[in-house]
Amino acid sequence: MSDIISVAAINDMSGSGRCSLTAAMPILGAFGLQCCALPTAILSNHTGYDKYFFDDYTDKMERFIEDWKAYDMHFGCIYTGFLGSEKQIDIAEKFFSTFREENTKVLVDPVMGDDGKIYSTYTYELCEKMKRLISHADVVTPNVTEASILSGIGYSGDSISAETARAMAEAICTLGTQNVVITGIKRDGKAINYIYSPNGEHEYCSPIVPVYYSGTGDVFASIVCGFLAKGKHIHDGVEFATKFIEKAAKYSYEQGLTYLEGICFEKFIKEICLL
Ligand code: PXL
Repeated sequence: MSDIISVAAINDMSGSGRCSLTAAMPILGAFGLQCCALPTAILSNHTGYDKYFFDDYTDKMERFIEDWKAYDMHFGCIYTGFLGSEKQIDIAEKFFSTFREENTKVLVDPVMGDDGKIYSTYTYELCEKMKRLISHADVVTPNVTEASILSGIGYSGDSISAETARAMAEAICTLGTQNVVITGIKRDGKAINYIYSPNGEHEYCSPIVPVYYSGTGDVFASIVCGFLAKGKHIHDGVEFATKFIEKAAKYSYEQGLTYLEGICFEKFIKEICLL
C-alpha cells in the first residue's frame, strides 16, 4: 500500500470564476492529495455571471463509478459540492455506497444558495433531497443561507447570533451528521466560521473585506477536505481555512477583483504545500 491518498470530488467544472473543481483540484493537489474529479456539469462561467452555458453531466456520472470501480480505486475522502439535479443526489449516494470504506471520510458542501437566495439552477425539491445526502456526511459546510434551508430556521441575513448558529447546527445534526461548520456569519464587523462538533464548538473570526467573493465557500470546503483526508483535526482545518481566506480576500480586494472573479487563492497556495 502506498502513502498516496486520493479524494473523489463530485462537483461542477465552471471554466472561470474560481469555484467548484477549479478551486478543489489545485487546493487538494497542494495538500499532496490526488483529486479525482467527477464533474456534475460543465459550465463556461459559474451561474453568478449573466452569460454562461450549463452542460448537465447527470447521464455520464455513473460511468465514472463503473470505470473507477473497475480500476479498484480507493478514496480517503469523498467530497460533494454543486449538484445540478435530483438524480445527481441519488448518484452521489450510490458513489458513497460503492466507495466508502472504514476510513473514508465524507464531506458534503451543500451548495444551494447564498445571500438568502437559492441558485438559479436549484429547486425546492433539490434542497429537500440535499437533506438526505447530509445523513451520510461526516462533515457538512453550509453558509448561513444553506444552514437556514437545512435547519428550517428562517433566513434573516448573515448576522446571526451565536445561539441561532448553535440552533441551526443542532437541527442539521438531527439529519444524521455530527460535524457542522457554518461559514460566512457576519457579526460585530467580523466574518465568522462556526464549528459545532462532538469535540466542542468554536467561532473562528476574521475582519470583513468590503467585497464578498463568489466561490469562497468552495475554497473553504476544499481546505477542510484536505485536512480531513490527511487525518488532521477538523478544528485545525477550520482555523487554517479562516486565516487563509482572510489573506486571500484582502489581497483580492487590493487587486480590485470583482465578486464574480472569486478569491485569488493561487497567491497563497504554497502555504498549503508547507502544511
Ligand atoms: O461557488 C458555488 C457555485 C458552484 N458552482 C456553480 C455556481 C456556484 C455559485 O454561484 O454557480 C455552478
